[in-house]
Amino acid sequence: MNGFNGQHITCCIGLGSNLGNSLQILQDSWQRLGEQNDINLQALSAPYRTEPVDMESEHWFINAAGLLTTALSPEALLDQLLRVEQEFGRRRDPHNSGYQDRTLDLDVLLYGDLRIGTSRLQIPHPEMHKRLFVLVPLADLAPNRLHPRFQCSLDELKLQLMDEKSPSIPEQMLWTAAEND
Ligand code: PH2
Ligand code: MG
Ligand code: MG
Repeated sequence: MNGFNGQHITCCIGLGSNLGNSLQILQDSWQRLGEQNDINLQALSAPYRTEPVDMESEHWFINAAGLLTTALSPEALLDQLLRVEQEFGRRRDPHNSGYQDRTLDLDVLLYGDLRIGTSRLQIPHPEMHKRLFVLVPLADLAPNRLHPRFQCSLDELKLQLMDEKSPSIPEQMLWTAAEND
């Protein structure tokens, strides 16, 4: 039994890639996730081109956000995200503790209104409120959804962050650009 009390929980997922054909990888990985029986895709945001944050890299990212419903537990959902990351070529260097360039990163941002913190899984994602590359695509999909810790909407969090110290604003792109590569 995978079910989490048999209910379908609405979850927000962060997608990111800064290696390979990132636009294609994000679209294909999202479809792949939806092939899992216990995951129902609801919406995928537009892609955004974003500057690397908290890491040194010459490779800019494509980021997006997705909404899905699932009967999987948070841990089982994480397992699925890690499986898809691997399938799309994600390799983690165990000797490097910092953020590394990657073909695909899939993060659980929100799982219903749940708040958990284990060594393996922190929900809400502990950095999401500090990152425009997360909040800009996510607020497109769910502007009025409340952040379970701060009790303010995702749109408010985004606007607060945009007001701070001249951040680099994510640039919206089109998925169809993937075909022109
Ligand atoms: N992910 C990180 C660290 N830095 N920067 C951007 N622009 N996009 C990301 O997805 C990203 C990042 C760690 O997961
Ligand atoms: Mg991440
Ligand atoms: Mg991750």
